[in-house]
Amino acid sequence: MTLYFMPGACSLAPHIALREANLEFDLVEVDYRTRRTDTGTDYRAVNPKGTVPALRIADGEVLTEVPVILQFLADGAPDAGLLPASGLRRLRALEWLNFISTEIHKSFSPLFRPTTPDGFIQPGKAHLRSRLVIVERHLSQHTYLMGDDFSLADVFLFTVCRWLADQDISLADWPALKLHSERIRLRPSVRKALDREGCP
Ligand SMILES: N[C@@H](CCC(=O)N[C@@H](CS)C(=O)NCC(=O)O)C(=O)O
Repeated sequence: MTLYFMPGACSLAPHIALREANLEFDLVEVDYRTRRTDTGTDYRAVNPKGTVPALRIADGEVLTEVPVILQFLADGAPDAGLLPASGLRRLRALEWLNFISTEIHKSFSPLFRPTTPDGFIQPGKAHLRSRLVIVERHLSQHTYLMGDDFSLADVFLFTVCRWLADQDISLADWPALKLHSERIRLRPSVRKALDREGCP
């Protein structure tokens, strides 16, 4: 399998997941500015959306979208227990993956875009904060998003919360979320993935 990534981007989540699942993989870095891979090829030929992550799987198919890739990896390593296999617990985990993807991840996107009008930044940050309050409320009662069980939803949440510092938003405002991020960061898979991507 080959994971296409940009350092510290949302592709960090599947990168950590590959390590959690103990699967064999290669990494290809994509340049944000040129959308060229580290071997000089055009990344849009791999993923026409131009965004990371993309995961090339054994039969040559390319998967995109973080929640889909995370499910694929969890299902490929059932013994690792990275997502509930089926039933209502699976759906609860997918609720979190979708919430992080659509409500949190995509609340960050305009804040990073240089073309976003200045007037949007403060309301955009207020909206992001309102989404984090929902997570804080949950984590103040539970160790992980799925209760007592670590899952790839925690990895995705950790990945996006790393970007708060870039937006001058301190995790100190959300003590349970801060504790959660610190806990996830201690996992060997996370430390290795951050090191490999050259991220703090
Ligand atoms: N919905 C996509 C979003 C992917 C995405 O926005 N990736 C960002 C990095 S976190 C990216 O490639 N940004 C470059 C761009 O938007 O041009 C997913 O879940 O994979």
